[in-house]
Amino acid sequence: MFVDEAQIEIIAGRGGDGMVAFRREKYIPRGGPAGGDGGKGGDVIFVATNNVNTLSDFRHQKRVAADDGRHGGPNNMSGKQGADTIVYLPVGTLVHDKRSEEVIADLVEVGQTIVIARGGKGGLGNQNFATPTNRAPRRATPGKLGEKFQLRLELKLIADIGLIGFPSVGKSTIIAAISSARPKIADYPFTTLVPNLGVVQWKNFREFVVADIPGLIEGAHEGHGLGIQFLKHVERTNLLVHIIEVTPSIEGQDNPRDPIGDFEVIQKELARYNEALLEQPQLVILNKSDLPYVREQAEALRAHFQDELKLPFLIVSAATGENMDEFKNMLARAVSEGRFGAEDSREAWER
Ligand SMILES: Nc1nc2c(ncn2[C@@H]2O[C@H](COP(=O)(O)OP(=O)(O)OP(=O)(O)O)[C@@H](O)[C@H]2O)c(=O)[nH]1
Ligand SMILES: [Mg+2]
Repeated sequence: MFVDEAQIEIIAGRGGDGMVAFRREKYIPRGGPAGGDGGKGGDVIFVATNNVNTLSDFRHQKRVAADDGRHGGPNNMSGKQGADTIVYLPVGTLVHDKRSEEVIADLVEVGQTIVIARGGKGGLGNQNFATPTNRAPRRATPGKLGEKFQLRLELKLIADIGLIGFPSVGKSTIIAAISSARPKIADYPFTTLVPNLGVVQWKNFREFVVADIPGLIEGAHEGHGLGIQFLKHVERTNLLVHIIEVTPSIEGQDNPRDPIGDFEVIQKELARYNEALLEQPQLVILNKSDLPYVREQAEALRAHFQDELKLPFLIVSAATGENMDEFKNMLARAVSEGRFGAEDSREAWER
């Protein structure tokens, strides 16, 4: 199950108390103070990993705690430190303070580690308080409480490229054709219910990640279809690939979908989600070029998108593979420009 929002409470361990004790050994009368210090409480530590790609663990687990430190013992024995608790979170997780909504951490790289809540210090045993005038202090200090936070976790997948479009335009077929992803593909709308990620390896380019986002429809920002909730996963891409299709006019059915109208509807939904999404570079893909009624309209659509709107435009068929190599070249170039800047990005990008 794909979950991209969660709320949790995290509590680091409390420090152990310092002890009041005195040395009691045969033949040593009036032994000095010998109360040990308390151990430090365990920390709660977040580590980013690629081994999980959802926050579903936190649907049931609402609280994460680390162990308390042990109390100090006699004979100057320090209490044991409380064990840390390590929480593995998917790369792309943003950690917010629940109340202020401040971003506390942004886990963008595998292995990135942050101590999110520190365990409390252990208290001091009476061994620390002996002075020349008070050689038998009866004073020790308690351990400190561990830090405690209410957090909101938000997963924004980290993909280089986002595939968007109406349902059934072939987004999943395309990601399956170019990457390692194997999503479900079918001829009914909303086959894809949650985003899929696929890794693309192409020529001597470094690999990059493509996200297939569930289909959007008019009114998605009001919750129609699956809504616009998944658009957060394309906020951080280098390129939005907007896939369009031509649907056949069937007799008696007077409203075949219009690819230009579809494109505009989706641009509006993107803007309703976040105007900044429209600033990302876009590539328009006309899919299903193997079908005759798509071919018929292809050049008119090219004139509209490429010549009028000045958008890069490519006609492909995910089914037959037509133009898929050129498509991958365009993606790779966009990723390299996004990562390294337009100038000479190719050199930096190639191994
Ligand atoms: N003829 C032809 N059919 C295609 C092509 N690409 C996809 N299809 C078909 O179009 C239908 C929808 O494909 P999907 O890949 O599931 O579409 P989607 O955009 O992921 O759809 P949702 O997940 O519902 O948003 C399936 O029946 C595919 O086999 C193509 O290039 N040519
Ligand atoms: Mg799909």
